[in-house]
Amino acid sequence: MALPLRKPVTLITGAGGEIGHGLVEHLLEHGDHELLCLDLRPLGPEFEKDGVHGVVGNILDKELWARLVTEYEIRAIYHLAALLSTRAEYSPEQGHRVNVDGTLILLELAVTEARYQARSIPFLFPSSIAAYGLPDRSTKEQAGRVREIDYNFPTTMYGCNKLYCEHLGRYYSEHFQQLTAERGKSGVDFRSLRFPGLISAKTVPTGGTSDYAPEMLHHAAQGTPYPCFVDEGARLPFMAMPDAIRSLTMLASAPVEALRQRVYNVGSFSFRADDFRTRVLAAFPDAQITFEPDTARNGIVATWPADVDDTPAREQWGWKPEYDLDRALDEYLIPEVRARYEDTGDDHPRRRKDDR
Ligand code: AKB
Repeated sequence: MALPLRKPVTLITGAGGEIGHGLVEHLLEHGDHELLCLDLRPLGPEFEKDGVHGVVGNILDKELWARLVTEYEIRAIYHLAALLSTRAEYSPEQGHRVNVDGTLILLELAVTEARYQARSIPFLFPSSIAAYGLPDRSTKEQAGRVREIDYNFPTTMYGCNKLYCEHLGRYYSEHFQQLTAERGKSGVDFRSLRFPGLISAKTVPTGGTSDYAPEMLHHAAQGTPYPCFVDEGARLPFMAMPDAIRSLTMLASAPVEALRQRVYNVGSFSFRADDFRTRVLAAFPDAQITFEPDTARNGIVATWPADVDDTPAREQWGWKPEYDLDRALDEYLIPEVRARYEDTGDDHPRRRKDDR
């Protein structure tokens, strides 16, 4: 049998980001193809492994994609590259370019690949609780666990971008070129999760509004003072990174006939910032964690839901978190963060650019 002219790969954009690290590790062990890992910045030594093809480049660079598709046959896409909520508020136009124009370029790439290969291309897209916009804190408290169709009025550029890209993905998968004979045949199999705040023991995100939880933990483990930019009562849903990676790959492998929607909430645990501080202090008694709310960033958190209803994900593709807050802290976050700073003496958390 003739060898394929192009190497079959799974493409991961923003591979060097928070989710990218864990996803690469998981797919190297359980994936079907070698990995094409693209990031704006050089990928660390942990990516120098058999089966990983690292590329430094910008998702907006169409010339780069034209070159890559001559060498790689893209079988599936995990499009993680994004400018997160806080960063995108400082440069909303850049946020739109990266988050929306970048996603459109990747969707078009998926259409081309689907036609070359005569197969559908799974397109996994991390959306976010930033796609929600609750009008005030009392509505947020009354709303409790919101459904995907509730309060879709984002107040950040990032949230607008994520919500619009959910619709773009639905269009490409179900209504593409509907006035032509090719209507609805893009070959793009768009699947998206609205992630809560994610907490990793390995990386600390930059540029996110939910970063206060991972930042609090990583600073406590180093004994460096942490002025928390939200107030004690700020409440959001969060998820341990291993569960986030598992939810993404579970959705990717779910049979298409089981899915009745393109966008899913996935939930795990939700906490007030002061309760999380109490838990962190129990593990790191010398931690210096104060609350110094930044009105604007605190205000963004007030528009995001206290928790999410993930019934459709549970019913349609068997989602169930493996980490509640206790297990996340006791078995994953505290031991791994402690070991990380004891071993390496890292003088500050590895700060990843604001990619998902
Ligand atoms: C952010 O805070 O911007 C992200 C998110 C919740 O999507 N971590």
